Amino acid sequence: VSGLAERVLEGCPVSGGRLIRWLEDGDPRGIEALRVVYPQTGKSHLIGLTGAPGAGKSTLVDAFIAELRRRGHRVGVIAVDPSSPFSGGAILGDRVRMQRHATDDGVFIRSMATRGRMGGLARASFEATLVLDAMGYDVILVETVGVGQDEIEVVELAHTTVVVSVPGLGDDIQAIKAGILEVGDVFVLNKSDRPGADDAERHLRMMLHLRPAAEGAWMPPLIRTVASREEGVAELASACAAHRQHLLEQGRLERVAADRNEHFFRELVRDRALEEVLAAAAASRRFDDLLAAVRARRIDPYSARDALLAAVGPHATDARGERGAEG
Ligand SMILES: Nc1nc2c(ncn2[C@@H]2O[C@H](COP(=O)(O)OP(=O)(O)OP(=O)(O)O)[C@@H](O)[C@H]2O)c(=O)[nH]1
Ligand SMILES: [Mg+2]
Repeated sequence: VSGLAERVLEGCPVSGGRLIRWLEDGDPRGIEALRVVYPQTGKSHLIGLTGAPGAGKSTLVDAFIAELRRRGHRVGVIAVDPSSPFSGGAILGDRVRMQRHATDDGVFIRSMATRGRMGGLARASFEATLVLDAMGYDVILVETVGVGQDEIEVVELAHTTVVVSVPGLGDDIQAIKAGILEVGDVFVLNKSDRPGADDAERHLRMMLHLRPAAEGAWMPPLIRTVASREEGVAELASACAAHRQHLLEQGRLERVAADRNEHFFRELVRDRALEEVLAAAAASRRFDDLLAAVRARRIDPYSARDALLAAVGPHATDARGERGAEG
């Protein structure tokens, strides 16, 4: 494990890939190695890109990588696919679209999907960002499809969040619904070669003006791109760099990073507490009794929960759980 950790710190892609795999699989060696490399992390600029399925995120990331390489940065990419196991399609799309960087040793691309693991994708992605950070990538791009809770959680792991919209499809409405407008630091209108781009831009600008803005706050720019022709991508790279610079100057980068650490810590505690309570519950006869009672409506589920936690939860006083509300 310590040999692997060392090679990860040297930037070895094979070792980095193996470590991420261990973490995904819940292999205890993963956490062990992560502990070793952890002190060396915290240096990368983490940029999350999110947006509706098919908005052109992978195409944009591909062009973004090229731009960042021109600027001399080493780039790590994590493409997150919350919709799996149903679609291998998005991941395949990522591979194809970012293919040209596969032989560049300044670029590391990893696709991830949930495997129904507790803590799920957000946690696996967070761990993967730590690995890429330890490997010494200056910028880490995290692509997530804009659906559901996973996406919002993935937003928590970035310093800079890029929200990708496209003309038509009422995507801007979706964005508002998901509350994504509030968390975006940089807005991209991709596919701006498509009809309706001007309308979409006007609409987005209006929505952005409605955001409450504190004194000296960052004003999120809106950038038009045509990812498939690499247009607007230099502006996107500059906007992300400017956002990081803004955070630095305001002394806020540390706070964003600290928030990220706090968020992850809370997740870990919650996951572990849940696992332990559920394991204790599963091992207890009380659980089966209560379950039978709940199914038969002999007890309401709230009282059953309280009785179960009194018996097996962190505040259980005695293993027999006589405090039960049943009956
Ligand atoms: N016209 C036009 N097409 C684009 C543009 N950017 C991407 N596309 C096309 O849009 C399609 C989807 O692109 P992807 O990059 O796979 O989109 P995505 O958001 O990563 O998709 P998912 O990861 O599946 O959600 C592809 O056929 C791209 O070639 C653009 O700026 N203009
Ligand atoms: Mg994609």
